[in-house]
Amino acid sequence: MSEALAAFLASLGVEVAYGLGGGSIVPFCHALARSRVRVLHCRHESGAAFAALEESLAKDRTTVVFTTAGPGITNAITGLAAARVEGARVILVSGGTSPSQRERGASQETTAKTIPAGLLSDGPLFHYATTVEHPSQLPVVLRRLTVGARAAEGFVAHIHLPLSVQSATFEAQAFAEGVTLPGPAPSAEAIEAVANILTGETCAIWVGFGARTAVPLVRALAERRSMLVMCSPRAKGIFPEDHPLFAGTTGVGGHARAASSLKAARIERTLVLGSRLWECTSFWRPDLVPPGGFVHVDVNPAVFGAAYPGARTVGVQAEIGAFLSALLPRLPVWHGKRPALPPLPRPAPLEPLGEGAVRPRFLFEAIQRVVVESSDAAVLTEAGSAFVWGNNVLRFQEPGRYRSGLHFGSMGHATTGVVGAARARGKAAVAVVGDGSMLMLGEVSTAVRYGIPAVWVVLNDRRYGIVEHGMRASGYDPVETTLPDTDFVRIAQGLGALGEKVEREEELEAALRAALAAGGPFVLDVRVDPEERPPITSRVQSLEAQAAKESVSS
Ligand SMILES: Cc1ncc(C[n+]2csc(CCOP(=O)(O)OP(=O)(O)O)c2C)c(N)n1
Repeated sequence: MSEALAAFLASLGVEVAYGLGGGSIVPFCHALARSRVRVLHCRHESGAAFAALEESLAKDRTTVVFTTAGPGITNAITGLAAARVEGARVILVSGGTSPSQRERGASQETTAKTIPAGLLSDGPLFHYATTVEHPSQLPVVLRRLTVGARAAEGFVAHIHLPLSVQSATFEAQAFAEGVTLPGPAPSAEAIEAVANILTGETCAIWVGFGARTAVPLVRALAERRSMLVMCSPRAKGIFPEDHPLFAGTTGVGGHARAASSLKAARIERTLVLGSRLWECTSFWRPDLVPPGGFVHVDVNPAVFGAAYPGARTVGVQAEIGAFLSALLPRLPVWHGKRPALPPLPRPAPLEPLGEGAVRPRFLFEAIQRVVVESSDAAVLTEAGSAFVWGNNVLRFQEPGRYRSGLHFGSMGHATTGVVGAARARGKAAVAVVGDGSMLMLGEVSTAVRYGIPAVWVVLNDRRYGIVEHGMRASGYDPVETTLPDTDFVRIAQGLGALGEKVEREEELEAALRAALAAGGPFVLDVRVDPEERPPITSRVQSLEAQAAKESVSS
């Protein structure tokens, strides 16, 4: 059984499995290590899941997470929930209790009666979950995995294997070949209707992460019709941020110019390509809804009208590439004039101060120069001040360079996901994370074990900075937000990684270059100024509006 499943996973294109072993998963682990799949042992199951999700998105392929029974599965939940929200393809294979030992107090007993509901069945966490009780189930399970792993929206599955099944004999059968699954294609009527709207009205484009497979087509559409383009934070780089038609990033840390340009250019309708328009992308701001509303294109029709139930919405269920390929030939080139956009404000670069802590904006400007513009490393920003600054200050000209898991928004995502991002690319990836996140979850030791060139840039402000700033901005006194002064260089060195402390702005660029050139794990402990508030006004307003609504309705 274990050998058959491992061989199948390899044939599905799985190259790597991240996880943590234990008694209940030994036969499968053993089989996996003898297959073509590379097995990486991590320090926490959620770290493994975050690494797997980043590997999956970096390479657009399915990755595996393996865990032991009981706590192995519950530990993995946060990373797997993030994988689902991010649209990654991740298959969890976990060990479980053999039938003869159930309900007898087996160690880490794992059945529907002993672990929280939803971990062994399809639902909000898993698109597909099953317990394999007998080898004869395998063909249908493999078929479900084959089909699921091709879903345009991502796929998170759980194959739960009681120990007795892992070592059972499986008579090889033909399975899981010959499934063809084209993504949803738009109808000719839908293309006709959208072509009429785009030629008859002044429209803008709002690009989301779902458009990442159609980068040249998005650009071709914008240039053909001279359309303004905004992007969600996760879509940064899908349309070049220095392009004259780029109006700005929306959502967390986004640019005020996005909304003001819609108004200045008298946009009548916005074409939304592969974005769910969730809070962290839109803050549900009314000034991002043009008078004619949206044409919304997505593989998932449930998103149409969901974030903005009051906005006029024409929904087109389609994969973005298929939609744009069909639409473009129907659109004549626009020869008219659009009202000129004011230039995207770029504050003059800060000069280094000779003394005092590093200003966060200065840090992100240095990351822009050294990491974004002078290397090809990917950048991941963590929940906290990091993703607010990153979305605001960093500018990307190509896709695949920026990751920010802001919708699920889990601390620890970038801190551990960077290991998968760096491994998948085979070169440096940089996680910009708070000291609180770095203390929550860490896979530095995993990167050391496998020589993975992950770089951590720690915004060391000795506090849960964004919580403190947010509470102050909403009129509360911060509650226990400070953290003890932590020396991340010594921690890194203790774990076997390289590390460097940056206390002055003038030391920063050289330290970043050294981290990128290290060729292995490197922790940069940057002493940042805790007083500089990240650009969080929209998030604070959104939280206040939600609190106000709840108290009115209760
Ligand atoms: C798992 C999880 N727990 C709690 C939160 C709420 N939260 C978001 S940011 C944050 C503080 C982050 O502090 P730190 O990592 O030090 O980053 P800073 O804002 O100081 O740069 C907290 C508690 C979260 N997003 N995820």
